[in-house]
Parts: sequence; C-alpha cells; structure tokens
Amino acid sequence: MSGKTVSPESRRPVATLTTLPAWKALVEHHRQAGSLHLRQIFDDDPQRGERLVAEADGLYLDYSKNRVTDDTMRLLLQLAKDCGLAERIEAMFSGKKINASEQRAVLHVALNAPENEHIIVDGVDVVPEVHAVLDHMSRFSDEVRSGRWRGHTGKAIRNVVNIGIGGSDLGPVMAYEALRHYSRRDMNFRFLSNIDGTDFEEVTRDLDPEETLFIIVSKTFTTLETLTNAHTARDWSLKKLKDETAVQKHFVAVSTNGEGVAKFGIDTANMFGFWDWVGGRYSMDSAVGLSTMIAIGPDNFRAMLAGFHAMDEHFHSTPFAGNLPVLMGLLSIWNNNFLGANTAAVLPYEHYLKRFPAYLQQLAMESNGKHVTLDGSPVDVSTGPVYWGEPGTNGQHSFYQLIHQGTQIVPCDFIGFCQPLNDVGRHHDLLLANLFAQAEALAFGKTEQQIRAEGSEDWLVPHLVCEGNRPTNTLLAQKLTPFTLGQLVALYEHSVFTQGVIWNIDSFDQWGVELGKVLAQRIVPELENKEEPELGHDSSTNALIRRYRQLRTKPAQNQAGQAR
Ligand code: G6Q
Repeated sequence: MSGKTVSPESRRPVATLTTLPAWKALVEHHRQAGSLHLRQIFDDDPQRGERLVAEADGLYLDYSKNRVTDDTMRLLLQLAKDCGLAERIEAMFSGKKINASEQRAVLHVALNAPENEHIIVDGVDVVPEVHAVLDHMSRFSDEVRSGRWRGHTGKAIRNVVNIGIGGSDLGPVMAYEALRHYSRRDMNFRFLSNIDGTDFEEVTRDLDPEETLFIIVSKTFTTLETLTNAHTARDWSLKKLKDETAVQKHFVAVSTNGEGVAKFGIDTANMFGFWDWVGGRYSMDSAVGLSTMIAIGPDNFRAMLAGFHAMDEHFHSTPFAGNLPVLMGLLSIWNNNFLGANTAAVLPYEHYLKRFPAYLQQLAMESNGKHVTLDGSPVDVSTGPVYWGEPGTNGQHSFYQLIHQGTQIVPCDFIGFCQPLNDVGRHHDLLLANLFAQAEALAFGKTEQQIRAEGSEDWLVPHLVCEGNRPTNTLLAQKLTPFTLGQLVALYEHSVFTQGVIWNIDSFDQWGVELGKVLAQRIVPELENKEEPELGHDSSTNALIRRYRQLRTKPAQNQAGQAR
C-alpha cells in the first residue's frame, strides 16, 4: 500500500498501460510489422483505399495511408477495449465526475443535446438549462443583428469585440473565421485576448465606442488578461460616452460568476451563463459562442450544434471499428507510442479554417500534455504530441519539406471539402489536387530506381529520393457549413478523449498553467515599484528583472546610438 489518496473516478481495470496484454501484443506486432512500407501494403491489398475508411453523416475519413495492417487495427481496437474506453465514454455521457483532479463532470456533449433529451448532473436535468441559455442568446443576437439593441447614444451596434483568453477566445475566433462566409458582412467582429497593450490598441484603434459592444467572456471572471482588457475597454468606452450607465449598453458577459459580473457594472440580465461541467477548451458551443451566434445568426449556430450532436451520437453509439474519433485517437496512439512521432500536423485545405490548427493546439495539448495518470502515478509512455499546422497550400511552400524528407515522422491530417464556398475560376480543383497529391507523395514517395529511370545524374539521386511511408489521414466533406464545422470540432474533442483514456490521464484539468501565473503575480510589484526591490529569485531571473527596470524608462537608442 502506498498510502496515496486516490480519487474515486481514477479506478481502472489494470495498473499500467504497458502491462496490458494488448499493449504487449502491439509491441511485438510493431517489432515484426513496424517497418512495412505503404507501397507494399497497398500493393498487397488493392482495395485498401476503399476498405480502410469510415464515414459519419457525410464526413469521410480515409485512414488507409497510415502504417497499419488489419492486425494493427485489431490490436488497437483490443487495446481500446482493455482500457475500458466504452465504460469511460458511458461515464462521460452520463455525467460522472471523470475530471478526477477537479472532481467535475465533463459534459460538453450536453451543450448539443436536443430539447427532448435528459442529462442529469447532481440530480438536475441540465438540458432545459442549456436551452434556456440558448434561447437567451438567440433573443439577444436577434436584437443586436436587427439594430433593435442600441448603444448609449442611440446608435446601432456595428462592432462586436470578444474579450477572453484560452478557451474563452480560441473557440470563438476559430469559429468566426471558419464561418465568416455565413456572417454579417456589415459588422466587424474582433477578438481581444493578449494582455499586451498592442492587442488592445490594434483591436480598437478604428472603432467608435458608440457603435461597439464588448462581450466579456470569462468562466471565472477573475482571469488577469481578460479583466485587465475589460477594464481598459471600459475606460476607452467611457472616455467618449462619459456616463457610467453606458456600460450596460456596451458590455455583456459570458460567465459563471454573477457577482464578479455585477461588480464590473454589467447588468446581470445581460449575463449568459454556463456551468462548471463545461471546460474552457470545450466551450465554443456554449454561451462562449455568443459572438459566433451574433455573426452567423441563431439558425446557423443551431445548425453547428446539430453537427456537434451528430458526431457526439456517432461517438457514443457506433462500434469502434467504424467510429471516427476512436479510429483517429487509436491511430494517434500508434503513431506516437509505436512509430515515435512526437508531433502531429493538421492541414486544412480550406482557407476559412486557418485558425483551426491553433484551436486544436489548445484542445489537444492542454488536454493531453500530462505526466501522471489519474491516480497520480507517472505515465509509462509518452503522452500528448505537439499539434501544429497551417492551411494548404501555404504550408507546402514552407514546412512540408521536413515532412517529406526530414528525419522525423510527422503524421498529418488533411482536411478538404468537395465544394468551395468561393468558386473562383480553377482555384478549387487546383487546391484539392494539391491535397490529394501531398497525401499520395507522403505515402508512396519516389524511389531511387524511379529517379534513375528519369535520367538523373548519380550525385543528385540521393537528394531527390522521397522515402514515403509517412502516415496521413484524409478527412473529406462536401462543403464547409456550420454543421460540418460542429462535426469536425466534436470529432477532435472525442479523439483527444480517446487518447486520454488509453493513457489513463485526466484530459480535462490544466494544473500546469498555474505555476507561471502565480510567479507572475509575485514579479508584478517588483517591476512596478519605484524603490529598488530586494529580489529573491534565481540569478538569471534577478538579472533579467534588473535589466528590465533599467531599460524600461531609459530613452530608446537607435542603432547609431542616438536617442529616439
Ligand atoms: C481551458 C482552460 C483555459 C481557460 C482560460 C480562460 O480549458 O481552462 O484556457 O479557458 O484560462 O479562463 P476564464 O474563462 O475563466 O477567463
């Protein structure tokens, strides 16, 4: 007995991942089949590209270009079973407190539930509450969009600024960019997150306070960046509007902290609530998406929720062998833990999804960047690959070189749509041709033999060889709509969850971000004090602080040494 206190939600059928029979079988299987080449695998099975696919409500996943055989998939599915994935999914959907370290339920799926469903948390059906908030959001969005909601001086709102950070920013900004095609083009939507004053200046510099609505999005309403930006925005507004009561017409809040909201001066009738069972990075389909709803309208917002719900249902009820999030999660485990890939690239061939990789960075890395299991023991395999990416084809002219010929494996998710939202000349066919070609090139490469057959000079041949055998997924849908965006986001949410279950970690806490915040609080007065403070940090931090204090107020010098 270790004497360690173990949270009740942290139980799992077995002690450690690497002792599971399915894991051991995968290790052995990798030893035997891990070096198989996709060229060979495709040659041996001409139907593979039509077989290793899965589909959910029009979202098509081709995972045939992964370095897996039928045996690999069978063992990975067995691993999911041995890790209790089905039970963990059930626990999440039924409101169990699976966020063990924070002792909270994890119920973002309830945000998408139709009105006739019932989901009980601590004895309360949360679905009617969810719909009450959605109705409140819809009424408010209609008022703003129609111009019935007037600013303090009687002008209609033309600018909406979302102030929030992390989960209260990345979802809204990604969703706005993704669905911009469906948005009100006669209004401006901006997103203010960074505590850097430059962000505030650049977001507000050409806006008129009389026509600007700020949505303060903060679950806790205590976050330093958001509250600092909110107060600066308040001062900025009142400088022109010159009346405290104007705050009520130009500021609304999305929060769980009514007291904090009221103290700021916001009328709590204009506060949109959510619940502690919605994690920040899982909240873009809650009231946190108010800016999205104002931009695209309530009907489109509800269509996005329907997309989320369709994927939630698919994840909840589809056998694992055809279950998109489960398949993608398990393939990620294979790539990470067996093929040794430490990163994963997300490459949308749809310009409107340009913020999708940044959104996924938080979703995946804050969720699965963990070093201990649910019971506090160190993990015995690597967790949480680094997510990154750029929209195609821009990335092709930047970092794809490393993916094709570098020394590390970077599994890629390609995302494409058959119909463009802006059908301009030949652009869309050219765009999609590039997507298909990249996945093909990464899988099959170009051999020395092929290059020699083309007549290349000997010395150049090694430079031209592309080994191939680089794993990719391709996700294809007909068109980027609010519904498909909802499907896509939910797909990654559940894929991240699947990986977290295999690693037996808490995908819903984020303790690692606390330490830096606490240390910053200690340093703030050391930078602001007029007196030379006694510094008790390490020698590096002390020296940096001293240098900052010296240069903070000294006139800046240009390169020629003259004061500017
Ligand atoms: C997300 C995290 C984190 C959070 C921000 C903002 O899962 O919890 O990114 O969203 O720290 O927090 P507030 O919404 O409380 O301001």
